[in-house]
Amino acid sequence: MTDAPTLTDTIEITAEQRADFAARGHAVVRGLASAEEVEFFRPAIEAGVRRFTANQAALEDRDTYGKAFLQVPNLCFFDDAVRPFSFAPRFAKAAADLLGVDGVRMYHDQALFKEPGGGHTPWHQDQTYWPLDTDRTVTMWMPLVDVPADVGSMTFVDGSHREGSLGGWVIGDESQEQFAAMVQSRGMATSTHGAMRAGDATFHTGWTLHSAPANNTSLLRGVMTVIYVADGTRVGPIDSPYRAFDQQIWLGGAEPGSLVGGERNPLLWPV
Ligand SMILES: O=C(O)CCC(=O)C(=O)O
Repeated sequence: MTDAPTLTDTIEITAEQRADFAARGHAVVRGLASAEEVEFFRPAIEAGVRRFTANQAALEDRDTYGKAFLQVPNLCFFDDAVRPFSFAPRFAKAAADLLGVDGVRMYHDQALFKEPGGGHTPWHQDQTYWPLDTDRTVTMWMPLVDVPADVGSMTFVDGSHREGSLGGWVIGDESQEQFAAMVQSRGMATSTHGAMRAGDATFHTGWTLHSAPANNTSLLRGVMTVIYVADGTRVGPIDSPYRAFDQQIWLGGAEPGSLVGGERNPLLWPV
């Protein structure tokens, strides 16, 4: 493939997928991109990860969060070669359909590369970090390489999105301990989507409790994520340092109560 794939043709999200997503707070969409489409973008995304993590400490010297993955946000704004992937109408429409909204905007993108020997991703809820006045947020998580079941897709707590904040712990040893105890004591049902092919994608809402296993293989688990927010969403309260940080880097400093829609938050669907 020599020309950049446009990713403008869309796919149908079935009524069953929508209902399942609404009930469980997560879903898998197999083959959202083809292996060839993904392979076109993977080198640029991987080069961005290498460039922006060149000074990262050795794996063994990082804390639990640092061991979980190399995390590089906003590649779509740093690299013209990555932008068509993160802005892809096909992905954005799937996100809008699953959320049951007419339109979605970019909240941010993030490459998440779990290195060989990388640690587990502790239990957490993404929206703890996000100053967004809605529960209509969703992350698309797409592997750029085939991922075996033991490295896996994430593990999700079914229906946890309906409970909103379950404690406010941010990613780390405490969130792992507290949420693991909660899942066990409340007998909360968990699901994983198992092995993933490059171009398959999972979607989970901002309040869906989730974690991911360690990478005990020699594979670099390259994943690209795009986080969408329903069009019409307003900036929510800035009630933690994490939300103050997100307000600056992902909302261009927009004030609480204002509509999400600055330069960093383009409308991705409808186009
Ligand atoms: O990739 C992972 O290990 C975890 C990703 C995650 O937590 C997320 O995309 O919200």
